[in-house]
Amino acid sequence: MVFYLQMEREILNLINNSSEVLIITHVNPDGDTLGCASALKSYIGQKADILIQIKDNFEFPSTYNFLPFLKEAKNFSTLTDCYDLIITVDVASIDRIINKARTIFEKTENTIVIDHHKTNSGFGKINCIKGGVSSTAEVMFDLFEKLNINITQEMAVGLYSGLLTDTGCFKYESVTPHTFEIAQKLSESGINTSQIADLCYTNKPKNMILFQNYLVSNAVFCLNDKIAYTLITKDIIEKYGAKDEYTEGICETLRSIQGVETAFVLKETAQGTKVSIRTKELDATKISSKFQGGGHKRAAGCTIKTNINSAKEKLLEEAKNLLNYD
Ligand SMILES: [Mn+2]
Repeated sequence: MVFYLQMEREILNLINNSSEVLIITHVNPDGDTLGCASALKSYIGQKADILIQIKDNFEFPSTYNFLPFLKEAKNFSTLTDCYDLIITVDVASIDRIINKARTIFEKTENTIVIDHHKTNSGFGKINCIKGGVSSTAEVMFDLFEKLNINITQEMAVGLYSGLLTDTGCFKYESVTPHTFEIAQKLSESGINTSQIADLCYTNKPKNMILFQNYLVSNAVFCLNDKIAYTLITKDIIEKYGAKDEYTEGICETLRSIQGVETAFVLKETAQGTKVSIRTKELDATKISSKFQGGGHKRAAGCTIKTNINSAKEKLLEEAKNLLNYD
């Protein structure tokens, strides 16, 4: 029993013995990373800060405004250097910690990585990683439960939001009876699950929907509709004033079309072309890993360091090979 709980106990000891804790979300934060950061901050209390990694400007997806403590989160310009413990939530690799945060992370002795990405190599001093589990929220719930930590209603709001959004409303393959069991327990804490679902899904900016409709209308289909993709150019981003969060869900929409096996969304960025991959049967990481990316079986991503058109060609070539021989 003692050995079984060793990792969990070490995490608790580190949290208890630290005086300043920094919780780091991944770049382009989603409901899982933000929900987990919110829940963890709620548990740790005053001595914990959240860093939401947003490049250039400080704005996180307004959808998640309702999550406790996010309004007082740090950004790169308000981040100080006084932490003796860093905890990353839902961060798949050290490359996903950027700018000043990376420097701080690398010189901090005590680091904890809490995650559910199979591709996570375990870059922390302590790694609480359950690859393939539905969400980091699920990993975190189990961690709290093993440590007999009472999950308050405030913590449950964040955890439920992570669970709901990372499972696509309990639709994905990663959902198990245990996932539902967690949802049940969170619901029993007294949170308003239907209100959380509304806040996550029926509260989108107008331009986000218009932008997404444009991209779906302009999708290209090939290989007998097995592949669908759409291109997000800088012009389109500018036209709709699109924030990073506006691309959320487009790839899933393309994948939801009958006959489509693999969907791509390609986006022009300063670093090259950012690619999202969603599949029905194919292991999406087989494609993303060709371009040093990562992710899950049905949802993966990578950045191809070329312009959008040549990135598209490279990607289609890989996808066609995999689809033909699989
Ligand atoms: Mn996640």
